[in-house]
Amino acid sequence: MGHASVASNGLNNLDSKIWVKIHITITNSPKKPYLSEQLPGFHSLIADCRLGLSWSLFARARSCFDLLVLLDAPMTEKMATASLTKLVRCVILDLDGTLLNTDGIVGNVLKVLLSRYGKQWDGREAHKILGKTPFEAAAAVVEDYQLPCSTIEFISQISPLFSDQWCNIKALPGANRLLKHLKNHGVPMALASNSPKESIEAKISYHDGWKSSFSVIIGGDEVRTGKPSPDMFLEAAERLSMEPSSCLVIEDSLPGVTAGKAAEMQVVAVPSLPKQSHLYTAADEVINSLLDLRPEKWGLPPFEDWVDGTLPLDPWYIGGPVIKGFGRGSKVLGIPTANLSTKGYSDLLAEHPSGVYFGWAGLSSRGVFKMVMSIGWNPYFDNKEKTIEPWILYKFDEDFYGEELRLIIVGYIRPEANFPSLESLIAKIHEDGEIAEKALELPLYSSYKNDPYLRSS
Ligand code: ADP
Ligand code: RBF
Ligand code: MG
Repeated sequence: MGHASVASNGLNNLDSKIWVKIHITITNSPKKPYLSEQLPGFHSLIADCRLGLSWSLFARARSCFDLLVLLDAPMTEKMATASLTKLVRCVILDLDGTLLNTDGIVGNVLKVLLSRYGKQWDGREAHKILGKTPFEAAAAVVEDYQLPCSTIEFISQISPLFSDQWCNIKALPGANRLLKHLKNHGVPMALASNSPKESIEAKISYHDGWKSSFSVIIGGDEVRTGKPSPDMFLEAAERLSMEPSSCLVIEDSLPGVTAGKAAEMQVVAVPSLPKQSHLYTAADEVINSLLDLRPEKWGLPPFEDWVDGTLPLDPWYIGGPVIKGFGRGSKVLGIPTANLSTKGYSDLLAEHPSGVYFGWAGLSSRGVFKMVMSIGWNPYFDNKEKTIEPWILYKFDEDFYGEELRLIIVGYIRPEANFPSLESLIAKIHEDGEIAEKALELPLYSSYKNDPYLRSS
């Protein structure tokens, strides 16, 4: 193995979360000095150099940065491990908004209850109750809507409405996959939620195999103070017989992230409300959905279900006439996207994380084609609405606005991202196209090509 020398101009920033510029020279390829602007870049660099280090080592290094700087000696894997790592050994998960799609249910229940008081629930207030204890959430609603009742009365009215809905709460995309994966690899898991233990047990009882996945389940009623206090996570670590530093917390809410960091644990945030990731600077990593979790970054076994850069999904079906989009697909990017109306698909859109997907496209009079698409807010353009943008991987001589387009989405490629330049966005979309083009030849995906849904218009 080679030498690595690491220099930094940001040594005094140990406590702040700003990116530190690092200059790394790997001496076994001396002509190639690397400059890493961002830590993830450093990760890929290390991976490229086959030094056997992973991102998780580096995530640790953020809190003991000085060690890295001292690494001016032959960097053997052993030494790097000894100096930099204390990888996680268990996972503590939040429930509502992280594993379960509780948000829709909360909205529906509040709508019903507020209407009894002649008030209308405004979904935009959702962030005010996210991650709070039931009492705090109820108090916030009573105050915001100036309801003529006490918080306790409000809770007694709302509790039965919630219990009636628990059977309808769906698992979030990637939740079942994650639990199965960690369970199969014997990674201990705890569930730590601000809800009372009884509600947690009731909610998870509708999901096969969940209860037995957790060695520990802690409710808000079992500790003195709920999140953002670290109590619950510290108690979970204790019951798992783990050091806090060996725990990875997965959380969707800000109070949860605060609690995890206060417990001195590694925290991955999966914000459940869109366009909020900038608020989660305290987290060690922010991901868009559980589909994007890379357990190996934290020293846990990697998922084994990715196939040639794609993640197979239970297929979903969407169709309608092609509508006008923002008019920039072909003009600005040279990549036309045959937009579909999102009307009638609000549930489906809410259910699926934004990101880049692929599958098959059927056009009524033209046939069936490979397709790659983005769903979301197009961070580069910062759209106000979540749009569906399918790029059909075929060169047509004309537009086909108004024609019926049927899509079967069979797999996932990556989260939507922002890019430093238009060129880099375009290059990435072409790369997505190549990945989709190739993957759709696999029997796993190609079988859907003959699905009658694509031709039934
Ligand atoms: P808009 O913003 O209106 O969607 P675009 O510049 O994205 O405009 O172009 C999309 C239109 O181009 C589609 O609605 C369709 O009529 C046409 N088109 C031509 N070739 C393709 C293709 N390969 N994939 C998607 N749309 C295409
Ligand atoms: N827009 C983004 O801002 N970020 C992305 O990561 C992104 N990925 C895309 C991937 C594919 C396969 C396609 C077809 C489009 C993607 N776009 C992305 C959307 C692009 O910005 C959009 O098609 C244009 O804005 C046209 O409206
Ligand atoms: Mg378009």
